[in-house]
Amino acid sequence: MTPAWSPRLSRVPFPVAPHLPHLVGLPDRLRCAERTLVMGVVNVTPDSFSDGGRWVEPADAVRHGLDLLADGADLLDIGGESTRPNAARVPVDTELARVLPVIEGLVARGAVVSIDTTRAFVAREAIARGALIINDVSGGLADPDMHRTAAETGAVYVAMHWRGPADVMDSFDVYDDVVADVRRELADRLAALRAAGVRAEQIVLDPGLGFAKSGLSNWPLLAHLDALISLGRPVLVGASRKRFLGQLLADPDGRPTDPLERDHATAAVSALAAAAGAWCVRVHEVRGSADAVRVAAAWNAAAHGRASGADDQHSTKGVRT
Ligand code: PMM
Repeated sequence: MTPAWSPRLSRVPFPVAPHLPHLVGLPDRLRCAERTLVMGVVNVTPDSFSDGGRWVEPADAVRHGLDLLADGADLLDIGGESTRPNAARVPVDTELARVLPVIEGLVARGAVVSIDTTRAFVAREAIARGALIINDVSGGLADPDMHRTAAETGAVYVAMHWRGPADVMDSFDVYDDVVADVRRELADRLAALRAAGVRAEQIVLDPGLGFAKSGLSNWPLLAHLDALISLGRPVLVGASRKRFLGQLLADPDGRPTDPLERDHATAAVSALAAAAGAWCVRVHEVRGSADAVRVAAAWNAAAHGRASGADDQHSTKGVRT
């Protein structure tokens, strides 16, 4: 089937982040992208904190995914279980029924799909239907089978920093030094993945913004992304619409802004994270971040005395055919 969007073939003749290590299993246009990638979020859940209930019907979720591609998403992250604070777990059959038809529908239209799950069985079923990335917010801590699944499927595996499930995670926001502690705990995840037979080239790391991190714990992680990048793997940043942005933008009475009012701040984080060398940003509203990562690429290019990357900024936005 014809892809649902025009591939964004970068013509910038240099790497934006030359230190970014190689990742296996993704199409060349993503593996070789010379800018930060944009992952659009498709939450097929009734209760996610910013978009819960909006795309619970598979056809609506597929349409939303295609809209995100048209806005410039490089990848789509499909989730069937909310990870918002205090969320309860859903049965595995419910999670499968939510995500599998959406994955099938989007893969059939040429999308590069990631499955957002902490369950190895769900990950396997998603990969069998064409997903290329396992996005595990628990880094393998929620399911003892997950690392073996990553090893056996050979899929790209995102290991996010996590200290416990959504209903209790806020109580784990205790750090001596949040950057050093998160770096060490991610290094442990990396070692556990390698010991389970996962190739280094499959692994992406993620600071887990908002997970066991209240407002103030998130900013040092963003400001010191280099500490995580120095672990030698690509880094994914998921700041989109999170509580710490709502707190930053609170009204004079201290009330956090509504999640849907946090997209400009999200795009600002995308620009700064991209300039700092993030591999990918995970966002609900794609257009602002798709522009932001191109600004960062042009900015970094100029800083290195090279061409501006204007072609990539203007000619390759996703256009649905
Ligand atoms: N955040 C959420 C869900 N999945 N995955 C990764 N890798 N990183 C994140 O920061 C992350 C994630 C929570 O946000 P949502 O409920 O709006 O999807």
